[in-house]
Amino acid sequence: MHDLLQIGGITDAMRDRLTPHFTIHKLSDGDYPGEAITHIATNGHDGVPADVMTACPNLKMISGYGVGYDAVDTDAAVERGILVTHTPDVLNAEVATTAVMLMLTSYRNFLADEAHARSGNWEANGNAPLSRSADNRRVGILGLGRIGQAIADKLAPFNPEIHYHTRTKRDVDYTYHDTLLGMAEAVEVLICITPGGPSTDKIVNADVMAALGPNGLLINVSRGSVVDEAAMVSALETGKLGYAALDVFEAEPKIPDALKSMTNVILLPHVGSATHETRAAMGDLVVDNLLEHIKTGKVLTPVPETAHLNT
Ligand code: NAP
Ligand code: 8YV
Repeated sequence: MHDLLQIGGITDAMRDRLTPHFTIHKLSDGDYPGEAITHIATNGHDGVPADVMTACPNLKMISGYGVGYDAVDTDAAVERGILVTHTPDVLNAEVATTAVMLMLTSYRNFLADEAHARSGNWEANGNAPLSRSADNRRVGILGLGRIGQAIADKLAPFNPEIHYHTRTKRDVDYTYHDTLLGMAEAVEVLICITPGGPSTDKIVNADVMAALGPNGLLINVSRGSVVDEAAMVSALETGKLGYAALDVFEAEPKIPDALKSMTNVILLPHVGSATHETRAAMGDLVVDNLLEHIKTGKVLTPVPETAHLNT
């Protein structure tokens, strides 16, 4: 048996697969045998606090639930020779669906229309106002990685003109922009799907939002840190930015009150991957990585920063 520290929740299915091999200690119980811990199971929100990494000198591997791992200090992990894993690919389609639905719902104004129907306003006051078509839009994807590509693929039936910004140009037929501002000037929808962390911190700033403009739509399914939230609130309030559709926020689960009263925004509680099917696949991969590690010393899906330790 190996000693595993559980940070955050795990599903029953994950626990059933883990218990034959691991004694599970929960961080939330307060007391855990730091010296004995060799493995950690955590998630994209809780990561691994620095004091926990220090308290577990024999830690060998951290298995993360989620593709984003900005909450784990990979430099500290590498220094200690700790492998870190995440759950890429299994959630691409789901998060892409979320981004596409946010775009469609925003253009077609379906939340207001649904309220119009449900409230009896249709009967009392007549038809709902016309909305805007989601077809034939100029869409900029910030981060054309696994999920960004899935978003582009899923948008195809709506005949968008796809633009993208990444640090490295890709061999694709879409229009590349070497600056985010340049892309924002060229598109009417900006979909953020980069990792969080220092290199993307608040890169969607006031200038980028002003470039999107009064008819522009900002969609964020990446991390709250990617967008300057205070600047976004101000841009939406003053009409410099037209619309926002957000799955992620700077200080989750807190959402700025100002956003909650706006009718030109859609707010979701970080549910990009949150279906039974996709979360089960993510949970399976978390466990597969842990079981592979105790069996072979290697893992299936290391984060790039620790891939060199996977030998
Ligand atoms: P990925 O395959 O690694 O793609 C990341 C993309 O972002 C790459 O195209 C990368 O290109 C680009 N990028 C990275 N840093 C950048 C920077 N500073 N400026 C511009 N572009 C940059 O990752 P993925 O699997 O698609 O996942 C992306 C992110 O989505 C995750 O890290 C997570 O934060 C978020 N996510 C959110 C949810 C949700 O529930 N809302 C669910 C899953 C994932 P270059 O390296 O060439 O710049
Ligand atoms: C999850 C995510 O909500 O994969 C990610 O990066 O943001 C989402 O899929 C989260 O990571 C679960 O902890």
